[in-house]
Amino acid sequence: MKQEPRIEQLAAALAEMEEDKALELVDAIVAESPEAARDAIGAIQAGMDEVGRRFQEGDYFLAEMIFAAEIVKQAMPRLTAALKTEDQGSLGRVVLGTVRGDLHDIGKNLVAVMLTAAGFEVVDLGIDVPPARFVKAIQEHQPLIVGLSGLLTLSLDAMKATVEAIREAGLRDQVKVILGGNPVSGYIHDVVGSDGWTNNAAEGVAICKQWAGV
Ligand code: B12
Repeated sequence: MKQEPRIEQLAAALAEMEEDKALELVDAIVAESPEAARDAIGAIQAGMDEVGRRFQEGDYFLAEMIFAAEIVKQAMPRLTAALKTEDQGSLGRVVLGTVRGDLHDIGKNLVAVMLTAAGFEVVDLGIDVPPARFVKAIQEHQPLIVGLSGLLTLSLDAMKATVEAIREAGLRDQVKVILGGNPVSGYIHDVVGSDGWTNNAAEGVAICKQWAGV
């Protein structure tokens, strides 16, 4: 498994905010295969978890979180290109957004790339999306799936409010709702009343493919 050390090196380079090294590693990994590019996404998540841990412990500050996010932003086009496929949109539509009050979008953007690569058409509503915008997007785009991303503890309330708004609009039976993001759990899924949840983009894509009948 000659590639594994590189994956671990990528997570470490991100945690240490070694920009050039991290981007060189992304280039080397994505050049290998689409599977390797998917592994790179796992490494990015692990590296960012470490950044978050250091922030929580007071070793890193907001500036470090911003810088680490900038490195990932630069890696995005490389990952998108590596995962690009021909049959985009054939599995149906997914409306995706980071819920109200939450500005984190790295995980959402990565899952959007992976869903697109898997054959879904993704309608990305962006960040800080209020419940009413999700409702409007469902009416407008008639998606099969709605994906709610959230990284803050507070976002769990916004996820619940979003699912309630979808229900109140009479649209809940028309869509499957999946929750994603680091703090999401089976318990949150039960409280929010979603159809699925994950902390991992690859698993999220597998769930969505199952719902699409693949
Ligand atoms: C980078 C970062 C930031 C960046 C975000 C930049 C950006 N463009 O996203 C900046 C600097 C802006 C930021 C700001 C803040 N942050 Co911040 N941030 C992080 C950090 C370090 C990494 C997040 C990340 O990108 N992870 C990498 C991605 C790949 O992982 P992911 O999001 O979990 O996504 C994966 C899966 O979950 C899944 N997924 C994600 N979404 C979805 C959706 C669907 C539908 C599916 C299927 C799957 C899926 O796929 C992804 C790939 O596998 C986290 C730490 C952490 N462990 O999460 C803290 C963290 C989330 N932030 C935190 C905090 C406190 C803040 C601030 C309040 C700080 C402040 N004092 O201002 C603000 C809040 C701003 C706001 N209102 O949102 C806390 C939250 C604490 C809490 N419990 O609420 C954390 C946990 C850090 C910590 N340990 O204290 N942050």
